[in-house]
Amino acid sequence: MSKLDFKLYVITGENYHPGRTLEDVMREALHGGADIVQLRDKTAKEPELLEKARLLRRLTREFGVPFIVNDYPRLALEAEADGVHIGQDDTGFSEVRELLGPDRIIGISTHSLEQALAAEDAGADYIGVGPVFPTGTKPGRKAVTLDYVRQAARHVRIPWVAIGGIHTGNAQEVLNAGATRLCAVSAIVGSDDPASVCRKLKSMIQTSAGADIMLNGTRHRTQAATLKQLVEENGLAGRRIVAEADGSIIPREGWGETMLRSGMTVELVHFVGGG
Ligand code: 3NM
Repeated sequence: MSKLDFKLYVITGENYHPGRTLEDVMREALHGGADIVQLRDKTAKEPELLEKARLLRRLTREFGVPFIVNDYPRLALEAEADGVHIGQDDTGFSEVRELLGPDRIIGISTHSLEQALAAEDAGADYIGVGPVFPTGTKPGRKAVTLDYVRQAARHVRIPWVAIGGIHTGNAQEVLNAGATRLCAVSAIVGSDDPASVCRKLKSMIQTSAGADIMLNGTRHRTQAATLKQLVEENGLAGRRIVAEADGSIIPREGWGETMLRSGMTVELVHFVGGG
């Protein structure tokens, strides 16, 4: 599994669990199925932050999931994190990339499609799309609403994760708008039972996986993530196929990278016989 195949992204928020340790709460989240973890702490000084980063590095290794540090690229390297997450106002992307090298993950928060496409062009490995709903975790930031989730589902080609005010009661709306990855802080770490919240969110994500596409003129529900998988799913692998997605012919080499999204129109034309 690639490090960016995650579905449920959990970010720390220690203010939400007074009296419980970071390790306990995050271990429960991992038990519940968190498949990527970010350390986000806007108040700790660097030595303390490094200690927390080392703890979470150990814990995430135990579960075999990637570990990301919010900002602090040098500290992320020191703690052997898999990557760094930066905001629109943080240190520039190119500086962070230079520090981290080509292999580590860099995620960027985005609050509009314009920012998403800019992050994609810059070379981000994934982006955050949010805050979908108003949230006390980022007070004062205006919600981007499900409209931006729908836009992201249509236009963003790198992995993206919906974030902001998401909980088990509204996650389905976010998934219906086209999200395939969810991220939460308060709903998970602020819960008495982080593992069960994670399990619930994870199962909602898994149940709604797949896309509703138009295939050769007919509505088609597919579990395939890519055009290549769709060809395989239809028993057409190895056949002489011309594939068109949203009106453009996609060469065979590009099938694996062409992600299917709900609303997409796909034509698979099978040439029968010689020619
Ligand atoms: N980033 P909760 S929203 C850390 O939109 C963060 O970029 C956001 O916390 C963004 O799940 C957010 O408690 C807060 O709402 C997410």
